[in-house]
Amino acid sequence: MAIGTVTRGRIIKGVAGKYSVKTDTGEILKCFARGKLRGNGELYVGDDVEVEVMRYECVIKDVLPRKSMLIRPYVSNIDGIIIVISPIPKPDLELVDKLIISCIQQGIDCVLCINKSDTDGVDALYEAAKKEYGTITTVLRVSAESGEGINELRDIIKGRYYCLAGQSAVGKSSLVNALLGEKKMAVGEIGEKSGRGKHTTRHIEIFGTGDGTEIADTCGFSRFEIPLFDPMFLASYYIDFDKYRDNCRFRGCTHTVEECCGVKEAVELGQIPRERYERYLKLYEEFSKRWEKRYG
Ligand SMILES: Nc1nc2c(ncn2[C@@H]2O[C@H](COP(=O)(O)OP(=O)(O)O)[C@@H](O)[C@H]2O)c(=O)[nH]1
Ligand SMILES: [Mg+2]
Ligand SMILES: [Zn+2]
Repeated sequence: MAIGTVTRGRIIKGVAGKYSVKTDTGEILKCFARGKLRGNGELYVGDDVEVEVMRYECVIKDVLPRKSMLIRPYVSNIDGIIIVISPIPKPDLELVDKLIISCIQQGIDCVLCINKSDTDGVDALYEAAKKEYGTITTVLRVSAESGEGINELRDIIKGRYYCLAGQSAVGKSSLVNALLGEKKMAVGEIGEKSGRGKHTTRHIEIFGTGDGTEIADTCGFSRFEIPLFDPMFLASYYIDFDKYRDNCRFRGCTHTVEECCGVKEAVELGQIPRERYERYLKLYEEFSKRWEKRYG
């Protein structure tokens, strides 16, 4: 491109202040950030940016408005999250709950993948996950190893931009490779003693599948936090509670200490899984404590 040309593209990779920006025509430009955009917390993988072609390099001049934003790790403009759990390591459903809340907050989609379907223990986990999340989102049995469910997953994310999220060692990088049909991401080993994975994925990078789908691997969101808000609104992100809310006596019922609560009745009747409700209570507690201390 000629010097002085101004063009637009999406940041697909950022390492140590150097960015790769993919233009609409598919060209990859090596870029630096300029002035106010330099430094931490100004540019994220997924950002749509305006770039000026200079003599020796390209310079990112501006960021276009973001349609969605997740923090730690930072990804912007995703259309959805592929949430991954597997029989080993032991599933962290609190993390799954939080990721789903984020999706609803950001107005983006999610799909829950039960990976390692080629291994023992997957049937029980799949059934449990369907019970807990089946009314909220699609729950898929997949295997990066055998290829089960990979085509179904491809269909769900087709033409859109998704990032992978989930604990370390559940197989996120392996799934990216399976979706791409190519080994782009390094796959980690599970520590023999801890049963937990090591972080092999340090930076975020977006890969295209060639048919318009884009996927970003991440190091997992294992310390993922939802930005704080008033806990009285927490239940509104539990869309599986919605049906039972009409039976609550009090308007604005938080389904915690109130009497005559439709959600609590549904838990007693087995219509809402007790574990899901108990994790809600725990998160409500956490949010209440943080909310009380929000002014320091
Ligand atoms: N049996 C089996 N192992 C898998 C599967 N997917 C990933 N793994 C293994 O799980 C470990 C962690 O995989 P990795 O993709 O690095 O997980 P990440 O930390 O979530 O990115 C590696 O040893 C993989 O070979 C699968 O579908 N089946
Ligand atoms: Mg990984
Ligand atoms: Zn209630």
